[in-house]
Amino acid sequence: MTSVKQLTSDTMGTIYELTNESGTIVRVSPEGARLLDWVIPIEEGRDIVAGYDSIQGHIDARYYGATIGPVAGRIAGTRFTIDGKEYQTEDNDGGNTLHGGFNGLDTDTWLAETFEDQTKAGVIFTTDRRDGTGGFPGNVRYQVTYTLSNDNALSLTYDAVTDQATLFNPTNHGYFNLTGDTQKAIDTHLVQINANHVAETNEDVTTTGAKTAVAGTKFDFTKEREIGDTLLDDPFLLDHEQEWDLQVTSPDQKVRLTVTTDRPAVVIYTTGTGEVGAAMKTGPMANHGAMAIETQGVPGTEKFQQFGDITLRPETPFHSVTTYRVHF
Ligand code: G6D
Repeated sequence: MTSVKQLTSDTMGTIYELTNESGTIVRVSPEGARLLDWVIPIEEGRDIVAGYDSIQGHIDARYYGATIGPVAGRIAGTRFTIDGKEYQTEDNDGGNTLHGGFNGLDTDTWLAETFEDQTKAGVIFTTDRRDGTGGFPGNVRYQVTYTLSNDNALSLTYDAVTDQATLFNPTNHGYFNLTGDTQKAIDTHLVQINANHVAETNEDVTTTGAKTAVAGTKFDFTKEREIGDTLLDDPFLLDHEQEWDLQVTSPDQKVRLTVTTDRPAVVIYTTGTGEVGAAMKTGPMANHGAMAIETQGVPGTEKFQQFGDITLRPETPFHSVTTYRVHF
C-alpha cells in the first residue's frame, strides 16, 4: 500500500507525506512545489534530501528542493526573442535572469491535489500565471506531479499549457547528500554521469553555445568515481544510451540513487561558500555539503538552437518526466 496524507506543523506549514510499503517517506510542500524530505528506511531513517529546518528558511533561501522556472538556469542578458519579438526578464544575477527571476515558480504557493492507489501515491501541484509575469509572455498553467511508487521511485512530472508562445524549461532544485548529514561533505560519494559532453560556460555561468568533450577533464564521470572536492556548476549533456542517466552512491554504499530523465541535460551544482553554514535539518551546511541534480533543457537553449528548443506553444502542451529511484 502507498498513501498520502496532509499534515500541518508550526515550522513547516502544510506538508504532504507520501509513504510506501518499504517504509520510505517523501514530504513535499506547496511552497514552491518543493521536495522537503526523502527518508530511506535504513538505520533510524536516513533523509537524503538537504533542506532547512523551517519552511521560512526555504522561502528565504528560495531554491532548496523547489520547482524552478519558468526557465531554469540563466537567461543571458535578461532578454530573449520568440518569433521575432523580444522579451525582457528580470536581472537577479549580475546582468542575467537566474531561475525565473525575483519571482520564479519557487515563490508560488501551489494548489495541491492528492491521489493514491495500491502501487503509488502523490500530489499534483498547480499554479497559474498571468501574461507578463516576470517578463515571460502567456497565461500559463504549470503542473508538477510528485509520485512515489512501491518500488522506491519518485517521479517528477512537469506539464504546462499556454495561450501564447513562451519559454518553459523547468527543473527541481533538490540537493542530495546520501549520508543523510549535510555537515559532511559529499566528496567521497561515487558518481557516474552518462554524458560524454558538457555545455561550456562563461565566468558568469551562462553557456557559450559550445560543447566540450569530457574525456580527460574534471567532467569525466562516464565511469563511476568519487566526486571529489571540485566545485561543479555545469550542464552535462546526457547521452541517453543507458537505463539511467546518472547514479550517485553513498560512501558507505548503503544507498544508491539513479536518475532517469527525458530532458537533454543535467546541471550538477555542488554547493559552495554561498550555502556554507545554512541552518539545515541536520545542522550547519558543510562546504560541498550537498549536490543539486537538476535535469533540464540545456541552459541558454533560447539563444542557441543547437541545444534544441524550449519554446512552449499553445498547440503543444509541455510534458516531461524525471524519475529518481533509490536502491538500499
Ligand atoms: C543553480 O547553476 C545554478 C547555480 O549557479 C546557482 O548558484 C544555484 O542554482 C543556486 O543550480
